[in-house]
Amino acid sequence: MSAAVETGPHGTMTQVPRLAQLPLPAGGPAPYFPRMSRMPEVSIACPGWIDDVIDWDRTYADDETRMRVALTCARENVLRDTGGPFGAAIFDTGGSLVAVGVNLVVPLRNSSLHAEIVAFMMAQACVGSYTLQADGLPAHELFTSCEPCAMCLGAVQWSGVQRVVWSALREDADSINFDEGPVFAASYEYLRARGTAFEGGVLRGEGRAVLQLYDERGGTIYNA
Ligand code: AZG
Ligand code: ZN
Repeated sequence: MSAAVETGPHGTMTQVPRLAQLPLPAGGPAPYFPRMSRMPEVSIACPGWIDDVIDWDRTYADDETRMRVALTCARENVLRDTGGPFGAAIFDTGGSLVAVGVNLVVPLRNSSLHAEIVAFMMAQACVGSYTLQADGLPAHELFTSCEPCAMCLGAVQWSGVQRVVWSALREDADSINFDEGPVFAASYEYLRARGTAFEGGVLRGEGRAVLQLYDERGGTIYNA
């Protein structure tokens, strides 16, 4: 299915509608409420260079090919100064790329915008469901350039992904002073018992190199 092109507030934007087949919640897209509070509306968008470096239409057959998407997002995010040294991608088990995320904490001034969280948000928007395990959907997998932190591992449970694969290890993030928070062996056991599979260290050298690149460029370690 081809990508639709829409004119949005920032000009012409390419949308990725391939999996947006589920009905939107009653009320349709935002604004959901007849009256909005004084709180700001928070909107999240990924930088436009993503569409220049990612091939949305091919099939990603194996773990290393899928991981290279997450690593490309992480590396380009550093090189283009659009956020922290982390990238993530969500595939369905047939190897279609559903969504990507990059770390946007500093540019969007939002501590929750780790690459994995952005990828979950984007994937759920693409499929039109708050869970990637909704009826009628294939299984989904998260590939991330670095082992998930405590927040992102928690989000895995409710995202609906059934497998998580990472490149750099927690200790690689620690080595440039990122604090990844309280993740315990028991955290993984809990999620495994509920059906999530985990695999770490795929192309670890490349994930670690992105972290080192960020460090060498003097990138902000915002959660040290
Ligand atoms: C982080 N760790 C991961 N895995 N991803 C991010 O976006 C992060 N930000 N800070 N630590
Ligand atoms: Zn995280």
